[in-house]
Amino acid sequence: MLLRNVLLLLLCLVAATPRSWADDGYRLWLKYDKLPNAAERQAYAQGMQFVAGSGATPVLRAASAELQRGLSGLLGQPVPVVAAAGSRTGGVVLRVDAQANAGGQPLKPEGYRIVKEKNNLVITGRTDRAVLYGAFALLRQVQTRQPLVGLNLSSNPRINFRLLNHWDNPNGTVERGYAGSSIWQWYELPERLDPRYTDYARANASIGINGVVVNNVNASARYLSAEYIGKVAAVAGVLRPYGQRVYLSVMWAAPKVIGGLNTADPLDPAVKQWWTAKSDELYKAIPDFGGFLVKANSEGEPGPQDYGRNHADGANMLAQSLGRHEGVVMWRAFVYKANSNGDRFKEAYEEFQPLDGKFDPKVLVQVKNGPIDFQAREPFHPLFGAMPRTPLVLEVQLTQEYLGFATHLVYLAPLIKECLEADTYAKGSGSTVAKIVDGSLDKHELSAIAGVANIGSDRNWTGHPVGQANWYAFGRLAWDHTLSADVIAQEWTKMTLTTEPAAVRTLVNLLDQSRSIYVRYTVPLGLHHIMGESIHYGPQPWLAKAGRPDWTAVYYHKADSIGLGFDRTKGGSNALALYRPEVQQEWGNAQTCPLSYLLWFHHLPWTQRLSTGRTLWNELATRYYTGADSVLWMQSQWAAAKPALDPALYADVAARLQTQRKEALWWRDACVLYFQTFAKQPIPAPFAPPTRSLADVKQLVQLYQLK
Ligand code: GCW
Repeated sequence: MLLRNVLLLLLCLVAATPRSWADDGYRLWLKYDKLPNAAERQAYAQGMQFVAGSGATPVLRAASAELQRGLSGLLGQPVPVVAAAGSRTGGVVLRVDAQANAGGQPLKPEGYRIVKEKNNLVITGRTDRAVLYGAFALLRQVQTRQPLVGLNLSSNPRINFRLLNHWDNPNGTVERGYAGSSIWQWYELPERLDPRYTDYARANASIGINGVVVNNVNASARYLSAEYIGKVAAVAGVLRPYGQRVYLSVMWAAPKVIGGLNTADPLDPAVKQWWTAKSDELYKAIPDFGGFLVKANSEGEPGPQDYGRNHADGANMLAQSLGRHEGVVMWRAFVYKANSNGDRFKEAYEEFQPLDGKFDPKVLVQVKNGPIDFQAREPFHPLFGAMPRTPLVLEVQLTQEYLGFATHLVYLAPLIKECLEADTYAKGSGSTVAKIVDGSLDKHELSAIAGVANIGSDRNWTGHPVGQANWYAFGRLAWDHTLSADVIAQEWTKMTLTTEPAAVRTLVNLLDQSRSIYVRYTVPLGLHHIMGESIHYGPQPWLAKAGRPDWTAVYYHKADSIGLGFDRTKGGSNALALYRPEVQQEWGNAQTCPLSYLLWFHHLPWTQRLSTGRTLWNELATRYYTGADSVLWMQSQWAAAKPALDPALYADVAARLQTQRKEALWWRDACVLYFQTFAKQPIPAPFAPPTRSLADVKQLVQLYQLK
């Protein structure tokens, strides 16, 4: 009897406790939690009582399963599947239609349309992949609580190949990865397929990513062995129903390393034959294999130059090895010659621009965001606009190598947009990087964009919970680069964090500001490459000796008793000459150069008066101080949204923001104290000088460099 009572009591207690659990972030933006408002749920449910036509292809089945999962979660009721929608009841219909169009215009193969037809909500497109994207678009509509009444939504991707580049190594480490190890369990493949692969594929599909380079550009030859091709094929099998192809980074010397040849010379017939046979083998195992990504003659990687050939010789041979297969070659332009005494800014341009027009039609040249290397702010790469006969891929870095790893909250959409919207003036005003990348400016059929993935084995995928927003934003911008960073932040916030309107406003504003705040306390006014040596963490502006001069900080900031900044005008390295006259004119004049790029192009006296009314020194110090203090503002904004946030998630980000504040102060103190040794001027009012010495802060941040 007693036992029964105790059990009953326990049961009552359990029932009375509201169902709550910590949100571990695994579900990303595909949470599908029940919408909070019953009337709203009812309204949505009326429009979509059934998901009909579960589909004949694996892709359509995936779309249908996702809709059922998503809608039943969001609406808090099962969504039964029926063979056909009744004329009275209606339903969601998935329809592949070779004639599908929107507003009289045929849709692109991956473009979708969602439209109300009688009682049905029809998701249509010319391919099953289009319908898959439409399904996710419909879910997004509900997740972000947009009305479905009168819905007539259509969208085409602007860029064909929307790729994540994993820098994942065969041993499970991730180069520049801050979210645990690789998600790929190569030792378990192909026998065991980690369920995580499917969730990864769902997440990618939901934002339109259609290709995945699974391995690091510093590539191991392993992936081209029969053994590993089998593993890669198993991954391809998981990604395929979600519209994604796999690609491989290749090691140029593979014919030697695993092929038994004594050369990797692209003009050697045996080498060509080896690659042709390898391509055939790959396509046999993976019929929709996407192609190759190549880092050659860069940072010690082998390449065609080892045999006196150039990048086009290498890329073209590889492209031709693909023969009748559909794949492409993406050849990276991230090169800088060893021991250069010039300006690293110019090197990729000098090697690649003369090759314009010499590449095989299956080759795309992949150009990083920024002539140096993914800095928190770089001017657009001068190759954009200078290679009209070559399709150029834009490579952006989602993993925060130079943006505070997984401890700094930095929403990257504003950075990516800044690059995409930059005007190259290649064909007059309006010749933006975006139009070059999407192929519209130079009428290229092939177009691609790549994001260096920021995900890993951490339960929440990205380490910093807000890193998820960067994965999300990359996919959305790859699909449609005209979307604003703000709109994307709203979508992500509502789908991932909360739909409470005031909290959404606060959080979106926080995201929108975060990148310019990061720039302010790390590399204001166009400073660049002054971070810690090799691991690239924290400030190290005093770094004067490294493996190469262009790996130091002093090479880039050139602080001296006169002033600060890299003179890239005619009087200096003249890297500005790589840009069109309109750009040169604006950036080449310190009066008209935007302050954000000032020290990228000018070496200015400490006493120089800037458009803000302050001298260079005072402006620099002001930015470091206000930037670091803006992190306090970020903390307050995060705190303001607390009631609308999951408690575990709240605590996670709140703690990371504390680290961010601490490290913003490192940056501030390290940089103002170090540059002060040259400027020899006081910290301007109203700011108080740092309480620690340069030696103190040096010692502290140098700790992080120790092995
Ligand atoms: O910036 C450098 C990184 C390397 C990276 C390289 C590249 C994959 O520090 O880790 O290697 O860029 O993009 O090839």
